[in-house]
Amino acid sequence: MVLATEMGSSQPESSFDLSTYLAKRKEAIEVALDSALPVIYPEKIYEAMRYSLLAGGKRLRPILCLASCELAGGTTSMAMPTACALEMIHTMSLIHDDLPAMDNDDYRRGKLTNHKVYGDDIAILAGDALLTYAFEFIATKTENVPPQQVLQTIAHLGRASGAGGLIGGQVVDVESEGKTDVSLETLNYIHAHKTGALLEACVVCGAILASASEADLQRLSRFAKNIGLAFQIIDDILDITATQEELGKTAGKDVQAGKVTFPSLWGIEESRRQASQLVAEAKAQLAVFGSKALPLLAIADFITSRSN
Ligand code: GRG
Repeated sequence: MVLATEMGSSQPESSFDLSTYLAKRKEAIEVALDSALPVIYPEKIYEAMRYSLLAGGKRLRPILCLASCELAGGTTSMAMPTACALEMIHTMSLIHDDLPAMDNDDYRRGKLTNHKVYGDDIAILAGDALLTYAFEFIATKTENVPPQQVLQTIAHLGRASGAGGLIGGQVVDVESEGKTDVSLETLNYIHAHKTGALLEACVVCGAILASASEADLQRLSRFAKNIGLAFQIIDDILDITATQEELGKTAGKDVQAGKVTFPSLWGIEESRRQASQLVAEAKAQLAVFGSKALPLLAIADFITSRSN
């Protein structure tokens, strides 16, 4: 897939080979994740952690982190430990989300869910272990980054994963299930926290590691919040339009669970329009970075065109 990306009036339209970029980044991330988590005693927990961490997935979060670090003048090696940690936290949230007490799903990333293979007890512990290891991994493996930046990264990620982020969004989601009168404001809260906070942290943490200015962090944060919401709108649409094979998880879960979603409020066409509008607004935030923003701009377009 070669995307033509408009960079603003002062620069020519450039083409960027996103498919090759994503494939190369994914390959490097798979290698880094594999070596991040060796199996030691007690083997069962490490095997359960690796089962879900190495089960595939688009690796969008670590790719965003590496791209943002490079945009801000850093290198991929400076951001790789944080990129891996972001995937560990994302994977933890999937394992816990699939548990019988939450969404109760049997398939994820085209494979049986963690609890279906290892049991609820080990699946809960595998999620906990991935969450704590993520922070240990950033603190002990990050190199060539000033300690203040590492600390700021850990603090930002802690906030994004906690009650003010991922967990808060999930709590309101759980409380809203089965209700027919969920407002747009509540739906926005759920997704800005449950999905958006971690995506925002990917982009912002990458730039923090490269010692980006406060103004650039704000621009990147606004970019990421918009693509985070667009990502979730597309996720809601795909739950209706895509097959289990395409998604690698059960399709049609939202309707089945009686969830209020963006398409249930707006319909599919208007949801797509809203997602495109959010992506356009996100891309406008990056005009100031010129051609350095090409990867992030292309990823933003990919979010609305994806099929899984
Ligand atoms: C214990 C800290 C803690 C959190 C748990 C369960 C939970 C709280 C939150 C749920 C978060 C969640 C599952 C959000 C959905 C995010 C989402 C759209 C996931 C799908 O992401 P993709 O499409 O998946 O990037 P792949 O498989 O490609 O990585």
